[in-house]
Amino acid sequence: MTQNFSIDKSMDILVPLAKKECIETPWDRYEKMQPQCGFGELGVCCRICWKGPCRIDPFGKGADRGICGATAEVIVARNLIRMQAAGAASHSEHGRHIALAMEHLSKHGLEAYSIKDETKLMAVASTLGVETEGRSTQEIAHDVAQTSLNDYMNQDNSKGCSWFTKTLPAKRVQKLKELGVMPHNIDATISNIMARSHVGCDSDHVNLLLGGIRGALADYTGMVLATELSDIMFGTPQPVITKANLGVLKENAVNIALHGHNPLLSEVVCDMAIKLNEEAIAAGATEGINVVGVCCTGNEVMLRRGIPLATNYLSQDIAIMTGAIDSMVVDVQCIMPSIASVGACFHTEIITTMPDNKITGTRHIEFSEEEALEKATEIVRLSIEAYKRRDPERVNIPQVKETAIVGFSKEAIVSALAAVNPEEPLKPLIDAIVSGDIKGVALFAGCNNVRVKQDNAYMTVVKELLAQNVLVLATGCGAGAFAKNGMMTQEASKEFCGESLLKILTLVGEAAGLEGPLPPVLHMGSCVDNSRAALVASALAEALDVDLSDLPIVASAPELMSEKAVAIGSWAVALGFPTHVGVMPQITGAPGVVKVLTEDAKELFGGYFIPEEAPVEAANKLYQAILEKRQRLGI
Ligand code: XCC
Repeated sequence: MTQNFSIDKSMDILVPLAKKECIETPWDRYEKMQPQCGFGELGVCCRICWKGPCRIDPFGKGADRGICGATAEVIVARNLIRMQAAGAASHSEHGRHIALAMEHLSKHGLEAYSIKDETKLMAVASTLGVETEGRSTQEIAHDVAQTSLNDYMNQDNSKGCSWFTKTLPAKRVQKLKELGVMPHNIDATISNIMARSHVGCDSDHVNLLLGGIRGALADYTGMVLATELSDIMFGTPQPVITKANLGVLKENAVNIALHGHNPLLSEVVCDMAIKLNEEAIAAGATEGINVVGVCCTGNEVMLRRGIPLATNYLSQDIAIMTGAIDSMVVDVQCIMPSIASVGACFHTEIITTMPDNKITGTRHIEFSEEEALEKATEIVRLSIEAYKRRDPERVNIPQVKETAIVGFSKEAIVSALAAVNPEEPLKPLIDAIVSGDIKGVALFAGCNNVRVKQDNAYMTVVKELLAQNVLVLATGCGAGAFAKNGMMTQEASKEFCGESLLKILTLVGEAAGLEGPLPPVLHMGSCVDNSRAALVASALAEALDVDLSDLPIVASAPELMSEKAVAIGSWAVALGFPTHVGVMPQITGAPGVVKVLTEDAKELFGGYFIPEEAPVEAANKLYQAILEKRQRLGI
């Protein structure tokens, strides 16, 4: 019955159960929403002032302008760049939170935290130009945090953000500077978008869209600093073998699901879960405490600790239907408020933790870095209490789980390649791309969206590209989809990769001691970790002395839905990557905007959007884009 909604086998068990118990699923709510507003779908509805709402008649018979005179192009562009601003704000708030925690740690110390990866700290300090000679770890960490925070404070707009100018190839930075889209200050860039899209301001759709691109590049800046500082504080991911899908829940354990994005709290909950394991056993949970992940907090702890991933975005509330989740601990972003009502039907404690992310009807335990240990202890103990209230009759854990080899940070990829060529680690990859053994690289990112069958587009597009010998990287809920559906195993490489790709994955995997190929999809982490892929691409571009846009690299977000995904897709385009979106963006009511993003962008940036809802067709278009880049490079 769920075959129209999802290819996740767990859903075949839990969705009918939800029906039986009259618990609403996202798909029920989607159905009730039909028909969805056509003006909204086209992006031509304007609500930014109280003369409105205004809407443009797409058939050309009614209003062709808003009351203020704004055209469809202006309305659509304003709506779009506000999405980019919200996406950039989300990632950058996350980055700010980590940078502030690191600054605090370096100045005053924080009981729950330390600098776990000093090597990475040194590498980051050298990238940012922070002096290391004869200085303590604390002093260096302090200056790295300060330099990061300065990317939110710099007022000189001729000077780009440090994380932007120092992590991207000089050629690309120069190009983006010349186009007037280099961010100098993350906060100011986001604020500028809100200001220029206020009623009666920027009314030129091309100018608006360029403002949005600058916002998207501020999004990149916030993401890269969030990722890199998290690695310093919590460790840089290395390959680890774990499991994914709801079968990772354990009947005889206290199951704590960590959900959201920010590792600051979840890392400490993982530590406390180990410490308090005996308390769970004493409470009757013979297997102790079992921490699992959901969405990107799940990806963070999966990559760094091998914590199994329970599920991705679209099935987060349905996961509670297993009756085996004792607490769902959430921080920020992508948390459906519906978890409150589903949680209320079970014994599950839904715990919000961030002051600016509360959900009515749930318990709030406010997290702070200073009190992290106490708060995490409270959370774990509440979970144990909830376990005692669990009704065994209502436990229904789908026995669905797949092995997943994850943890492919840039450093992990480089060290795997170094096993083949220690002097020039990138050379085996470059040689394979030049020879055509690897045709190109595709980064899969983004969410689930109820408008398309859950995980299906990811799986379809990826299989097509793997067969064409395209190397695949993945992040976010896309990576979750691949992990749940068995695309992170060595067997999957043998089953789905083209011959020459399999040869390279095997060469690297065996040299790295995996006794077989690397998995066909390399899990790079959470949404903010898309920056890892940009860093790999930058390293390749620099090694070849070309611009990012010259490389045969594409991006794909087959099931995107969030504003963050819009921002990520937009910086991927600005960096020069043809970028597929598998859900029709809300811009089609403005042909001029569509043209800028799908055609003119190619001239400006080298990257452009490829909207395509049919997965096989999308894979073809991505492959053609790769071939076109190869041809231009003369390889
Ligand atoms: Fe959210 Fe990162 Fe999308 Fe998943 S992928 S639904 S943004 S959790 Ni970024």
